[in-house]
Amino acid sequence: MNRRYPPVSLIGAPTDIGAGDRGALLGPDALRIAGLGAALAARGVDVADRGNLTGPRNPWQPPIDGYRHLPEVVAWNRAVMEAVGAELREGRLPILLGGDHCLGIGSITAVARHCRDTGKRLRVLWLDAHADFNTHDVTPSGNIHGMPVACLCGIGPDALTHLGGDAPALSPAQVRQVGIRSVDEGEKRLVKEHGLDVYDMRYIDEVGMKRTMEEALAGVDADTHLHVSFDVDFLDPSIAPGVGTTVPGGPNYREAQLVMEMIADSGRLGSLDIVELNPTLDTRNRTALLAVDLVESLFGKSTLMRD
Ligand code: 6HN
Ligand code: MN
Ligand code: MN
Ligand code: MN
Repeated sequence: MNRRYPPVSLIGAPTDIGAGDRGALLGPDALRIAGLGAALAARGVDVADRGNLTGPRNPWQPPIDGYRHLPEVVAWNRAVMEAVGAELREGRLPILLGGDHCLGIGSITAVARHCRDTGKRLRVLWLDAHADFNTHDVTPSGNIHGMPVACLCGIGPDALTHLGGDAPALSPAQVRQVGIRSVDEGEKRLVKEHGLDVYDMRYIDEVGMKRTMEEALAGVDADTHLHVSFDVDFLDPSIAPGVGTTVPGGPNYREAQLVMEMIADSGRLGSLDIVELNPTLDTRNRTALLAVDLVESLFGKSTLMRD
């Protein structure tokens, strides 16, 4: 038994309801087929697969008032919030297998509520090529997977900002974004206005991933619950092609490993989302296999025994 990690629960949310491409609904099974559960178990982690949540099918409609599929997005996020909340209350570490990134709203709303109930400080690490800070009036697409950080910070439709009752679930000061390299014009203004802490690729190029992660993790202590929201488009598309919204110039394999290893070293990982994986755009499930490899590092696997 691995004493460093609480028991883990895998929660599948097979939907692409907030995305601009179909296929992320296959993410949970692609991760299972890549061996996620077995890899964690091999690290001595007690892991239970809770199976897949259910929710509305994707009607594949154009946006209405700047939102695509808002009622369906709300339904999926409610299911995710309840499932993640239930695992946290049992002292378990939930891993949400998306599904697209709109599901971060439900997942993190549950985590934020859990932190309020237990008096923990919350830090969210948002690993992504995108800031996901759009609103219905600036979004270029209407796709709600481009809006979860804004919704969590209280900017968005009531049904999503108040998913857990009170809003906002998060303050921008609790969020650190790493790997960002695609922010839409109107979104840029909002990111600045709300003072989001963004470690973009330019910054990572200049100071290196080590210092970036030291800064992003600064202040994380024994009273902190660390939530990692891992959008696989964070990774450079040359190593992770299985995602709908690839953006060139992302972290390479070694940089991504270092990110996960440094999070593991913090010892404070409390919950995780793995989102946007789209195996229909992939070959031989290689992006899911890479995600599993990175999750192993997140759960303490390193080349040399350091502990
Ligand atoms: N993701 N900024 C673009 C949009 O449509 O809002 C892309 C968002 C991608 C979201 O990858 O989670
Ligand atoms: Mn906890
Ligand atoms: Mn994202
Ligand atoms: Mn993204």
